[in-house]
Amino acid sequence: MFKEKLKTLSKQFNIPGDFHFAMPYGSGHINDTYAVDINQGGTDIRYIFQRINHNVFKQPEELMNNIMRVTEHITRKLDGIPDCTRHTLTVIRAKNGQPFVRDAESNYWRVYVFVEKALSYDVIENEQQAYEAAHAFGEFQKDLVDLPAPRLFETIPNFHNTPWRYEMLEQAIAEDKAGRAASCRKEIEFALARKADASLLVNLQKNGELPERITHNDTKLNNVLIDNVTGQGICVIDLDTVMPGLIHYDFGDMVRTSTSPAKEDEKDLSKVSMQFNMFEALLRGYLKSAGEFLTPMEKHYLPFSGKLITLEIGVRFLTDYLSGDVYFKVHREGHNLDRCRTQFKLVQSIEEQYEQMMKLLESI
Ligand code: ADP
Ligand code: GN1
Ligand code: MG
Repeated sequence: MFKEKLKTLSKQFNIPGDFHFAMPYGSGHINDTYAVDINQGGTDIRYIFQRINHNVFKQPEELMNNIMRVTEHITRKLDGIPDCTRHTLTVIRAKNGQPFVRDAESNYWRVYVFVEKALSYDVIENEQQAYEAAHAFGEFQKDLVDLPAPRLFETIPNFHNTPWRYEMLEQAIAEDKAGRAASCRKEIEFALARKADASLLVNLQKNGELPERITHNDTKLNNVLIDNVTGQGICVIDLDTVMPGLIHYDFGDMVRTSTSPAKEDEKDLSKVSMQFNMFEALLRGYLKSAGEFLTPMEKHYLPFSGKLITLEIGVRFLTDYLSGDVYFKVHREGHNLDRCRTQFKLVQSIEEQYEQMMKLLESI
């Protein structure tokens, strides 16, 4: 079924050659992603085809406009560098000139150059990966410091507004739409006990103590491609949430996804922990590329951001579990609750090592 669909779509984009093969690809929670082979000049060239989740992203055209501005800006900076289409996403336009195609069911589809000989990882394997991922995300922020006005469109309002995420949780608890609140009392209690932490960064921003920047906002480990040969973090992907934000949203999500040796949905919580050596590698990699433009205040809150963003995503998984799994893709019963539990276990592990994390930051 999807093959016919992708074949038809492929003819609407500016891609020469003949459709050959397609398969679902990656492990993202939001969009539908396919690797598509198109025969060109006698050899198969791969492309990434994606259906944008318009339940999550309500204004796909504005979103694609952000992505075009961001990727074209980075492409200009890469001018002259070999293999520049391996270092940024490259959007393939439709034959009508638009950066997307709308199908008969009102879905929005887009196509990217497939970055070959590089992979994304769901679970961190070694310190080099942590260093490289953080370095690449830091470089990405640095590349966008001089993006010309206007301000980027907010593709999801309040995306990292943690106090608002708590409001949504409290509403979901009160409504208990899926009748699941009784099955997650401990998790609800864990979240509510940490509510006071939620507003710290947004308040510092309101008081002018932390600057708004252009951030990625979804810097999980599998949103950066690592070169199969050199091990370098070569390309930041999944740009749907690139918009104004605090740098902490990015560093925090790196801590969340690149320090624990366990999968995000691991059921055995004894496997979940914040590994200090990975935190150190993240901090060093990130400061190497982003260190020069960060203010002392921004640096000071890097360890805290790891705790906050892990807590925030845990709160979002819990909210979705209580609401009946309406946002994140789920593949089994209780999936969102399992994900929430790993996040909260990780929060606890960060809390236990918080003092050493601060000491390390001061020493760097
Ligand atoms: P989602 O928003 O659902 O997470 P992503 O944009 O992150 O979707 O894509 C899902 C996965 O597809 C990524 O984790 C990565 O493995 C792969 N991927 C995405 N874009 C590319 C690309 N241009 N080249 C190679 N792999 C890609
Ligand atoms: C989603 O799209 P993906 O899978 O890279 C989510 C992130 C969450 C993450 C949790 C747009 O990221 O915010 O942190 O899942 N993206 C969106 O794994 O909500
Ligand atoms: Mg992704």
